[in-house]
Amino acid sequence: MAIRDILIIPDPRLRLQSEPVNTVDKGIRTLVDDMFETMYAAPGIGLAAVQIGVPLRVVTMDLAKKDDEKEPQVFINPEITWVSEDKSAYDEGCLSIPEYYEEVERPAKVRVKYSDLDGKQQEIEAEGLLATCLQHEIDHINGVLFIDHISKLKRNMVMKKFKKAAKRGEPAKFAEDKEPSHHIG
Ligand code: GNR
Ligand code: NI
Repeated sequence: MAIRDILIIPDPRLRLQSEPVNTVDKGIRTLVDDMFETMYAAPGIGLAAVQIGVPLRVVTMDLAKKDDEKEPQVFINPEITWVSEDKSAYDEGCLSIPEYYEEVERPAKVRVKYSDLDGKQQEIEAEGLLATCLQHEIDHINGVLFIDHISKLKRNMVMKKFKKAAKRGEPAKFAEDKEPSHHIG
């Protein structure tokens, strides 16, 4: 097991299309282990493999409340098969865009088919945070980030701050941040 580095914008690897997993072999199980270790350490509630520089369609998630028992979930080759008409807004964050939060409107409910770690096909209907998080992670494996769903003005502001910070080798700062810590984990 190993904690891997999480890619931060503007890293171009975050824009890659991830490739489907053909077989759930030992390599994939090790990847999943490392993703959980990295996600819990961050801490985050979801992680796509591409965020640690592995462009494969693998997602880990744990939506259990802090101090409750862990609820690790793995989604391999997840695909949205249906979205509801009704939308829901959620204040989203992303480990690849640290400390920036913005409201994103998405379908309130989705159906997602995926493979589990045994290579068995599954399908679930999700709402609430699970629906939001699944859509956020499936975006990642398609090279899409949550800032692609906000206004161009806000996106340009975020990109500019992170580009400048990367050039200086410093973390980006957001003066208008309220209380970022309660959004993640
Ligand atoms: O930890 C995370 N929290 C979060 C909060 C609201 C909506 C989506 C997320 S996912 C994020 C971790 C992450 O970046 N996953 O890709
Ligand atoms: Ni993210």
